Amino acid sequence: MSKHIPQSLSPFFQPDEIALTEAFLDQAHVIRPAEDRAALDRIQRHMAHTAASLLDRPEPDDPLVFLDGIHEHVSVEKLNDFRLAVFRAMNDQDWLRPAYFSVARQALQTLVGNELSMQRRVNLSIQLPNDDSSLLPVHADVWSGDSPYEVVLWIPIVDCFATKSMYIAPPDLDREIQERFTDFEGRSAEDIWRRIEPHVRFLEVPYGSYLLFSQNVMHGNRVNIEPTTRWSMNCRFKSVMSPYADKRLGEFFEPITLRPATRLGLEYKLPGGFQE
Ligand SMILES: O=C(O)CCC(=O)C(=O)O
Ligand SMILES: [Fe+2]
Repeated sequence: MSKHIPQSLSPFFQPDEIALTEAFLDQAHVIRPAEDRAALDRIQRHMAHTAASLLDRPEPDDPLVFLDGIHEHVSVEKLNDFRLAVFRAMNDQDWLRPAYFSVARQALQTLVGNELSMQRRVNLSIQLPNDDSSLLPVHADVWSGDSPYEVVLWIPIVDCFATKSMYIAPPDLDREIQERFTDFEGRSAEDIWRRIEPHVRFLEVPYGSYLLFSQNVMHGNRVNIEPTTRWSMNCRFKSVMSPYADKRLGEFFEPITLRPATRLGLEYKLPGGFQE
């Protein structure tokens, strides 16, 4: 391949793969409709069911409306214990991770690979209106032990938009700031936020869609000043054979789609007599 042809235009990719690749490289994220809506609805229903039973409430007719209004039933003081209880109940379901993966299977295979490692636990984030107790200041996960080969699959369980959602920096600005990072030495995340604030985009991710983003690019959230509660899940994926950082294979990550040739390769031992 000529070095002048960008990798995304390689003739080995299909037109739809090229379109997705270019969108992802351009913005460091893509937002697309769920590939398996039934799997997403199952996750949402289970979450609403768990939340209702923890709160001694009747089974909700409309999971989205119930979850959107959870701040009417949960105080800021009780929020973290409540969140952890829902998180555990979700992660106890052996169907959860396959269902989660199926929401963006094709896109993950196009953008990351077809031999994937998946985070062993799917995270849950709940942000009540006007609650400043569970915010994630501007960061890139790669700064704190994540591999630069990871992507995050972020799935909203209610409609997420504006401050009820998360933001990501434009890749050009992100590159400029990360290259001159020593300029920010001794300064706080809030200083970086002020620098990027005029340029960041809060991502509009309605229920029924997913967000895939590169955690190498700065992102975070702010106080949710919308009138409804944010519920979202996030989980990291990477190519099995790409380099790992602090988050190890077998501890944090688990292979989910190892192919037979790789299995055979990993198990193979040369017979004796071949060593030099
Ligand atoms: O959900 C958010 O607001 C931020 C999530 C995040 O930082 C991540 O998944 O890496
Ligand atoms: Fe992050």
